[in-house]
Amino acid sequence: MDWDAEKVSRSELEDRSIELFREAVRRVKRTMPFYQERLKDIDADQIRTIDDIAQVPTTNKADLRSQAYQSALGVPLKDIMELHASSGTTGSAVVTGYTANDLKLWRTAMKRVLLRAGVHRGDLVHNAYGYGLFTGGLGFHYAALETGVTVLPISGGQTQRQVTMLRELQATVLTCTPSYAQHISEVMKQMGMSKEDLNLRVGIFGAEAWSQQMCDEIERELGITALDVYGLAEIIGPGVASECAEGHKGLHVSEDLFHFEVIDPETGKPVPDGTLGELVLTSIRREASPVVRYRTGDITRVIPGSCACGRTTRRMDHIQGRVDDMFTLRGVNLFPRDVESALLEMDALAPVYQLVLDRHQALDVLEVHVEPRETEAEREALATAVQRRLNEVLGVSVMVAVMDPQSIPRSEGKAVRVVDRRKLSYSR
Ligand code: DLL
Repeated sequence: MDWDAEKVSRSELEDRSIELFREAVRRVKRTMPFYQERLKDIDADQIRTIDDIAQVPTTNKADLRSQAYQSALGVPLKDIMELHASSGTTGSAVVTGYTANDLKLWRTAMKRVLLRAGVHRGDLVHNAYGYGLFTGGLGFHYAALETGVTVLPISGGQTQRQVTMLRELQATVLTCTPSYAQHISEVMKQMGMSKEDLNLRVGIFGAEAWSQQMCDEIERELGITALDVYGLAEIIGPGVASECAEGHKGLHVSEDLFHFEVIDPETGKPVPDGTLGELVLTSIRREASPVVRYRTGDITRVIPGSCACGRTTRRMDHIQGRVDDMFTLRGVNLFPRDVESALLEMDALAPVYQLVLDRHQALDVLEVHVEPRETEAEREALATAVQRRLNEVLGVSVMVAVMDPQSIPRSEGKAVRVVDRRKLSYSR
């Protein structure tokens, strides 16, 4: 299970993946009351093709929450080495357990993330993902241990100290959320430093949706290659998929470790490659907390064709947003990322924003909060320019508020981009 696993032929990968899927179904039906019931009409022996897999019922977050955490582990607590929880802001956290083999699986998946990014022995990873229940910090920590690379377990927060350490230790790799990378670069400038004072070469950023414009901005400001990494606690944590430095165009999914599909969120049917849909994942090798056909809520597509790097694993596109983050303005479906792309093209704006969604007379309305880059900027003219640009790009009119510099909260982990007041307005 190493780099070579990403070079085997497509047919070998697909056969292996179907076989592992079949075994996973057998296992969960044997060990988990929830799946005994949910998959009672499914005969694992009959699953022979991708189409057969598409007939297997899906699982969602509510299903995971409906089970007592011990029975959702699928193995006795004595076999669990580590517990984590998803960072969901709504509802109770979903707890997920790892056996010793699961930790090995995670380390394998994460080592690939570093290898794809060209990280090697002699590199120093400044790991500013949060350590703790969130899987980001420990996920990258394990990646470094597995690869034999030095890691600084700095975690998130205390941003001035982060910048000082980056300069003093001359780390070559930065790992954190993209919004935190942006904040680090902002604080670096406030401290009178520039990218030349640092020694960064590559950044591996994920855990939240980010636009191409944000990627370009981070690459320019920090002088690095900024790569995307995807994952979720329910499957393993970070490491389900990541970009390679050679191709830098979409994320290779570790298909021999995680089975993936993209379906139409309305009909539940698979969509053709290249078409946007909801990502569905099965943890085909996980012993504890396995999930079968888990609906992630994340919108992406399969990128057709092969990658310049020679890996045979298929690539998924950057996540466009979550099904539940999508909002509709006068019939136009939008994700926060669409607004972000338009805002970051405007040099007069600081690279931070917040979207306040409200509802007036049964219609969704959007107020976009932005900050000027320069303190002395003419706010009214700026608001008009931003509004014009957003109307043009999004095809609907939105309201714009230019806030005081440094007033929009900066992120040290996952940024809160959307403030949704619609539910409040319903109950008025
Ligand atoms: O965010 C795991 C992670 C840590 C991934 C560090 C990458 C780096 P959760 O807290 O369970 O796990 O949140 C999972 O975050 O369903 C997506 O909605 C979102 N997400 C994760 N990676 C990306 C990404 C970690 N690269 C949820 N782009 C997922 C967009 C992402 N969204």
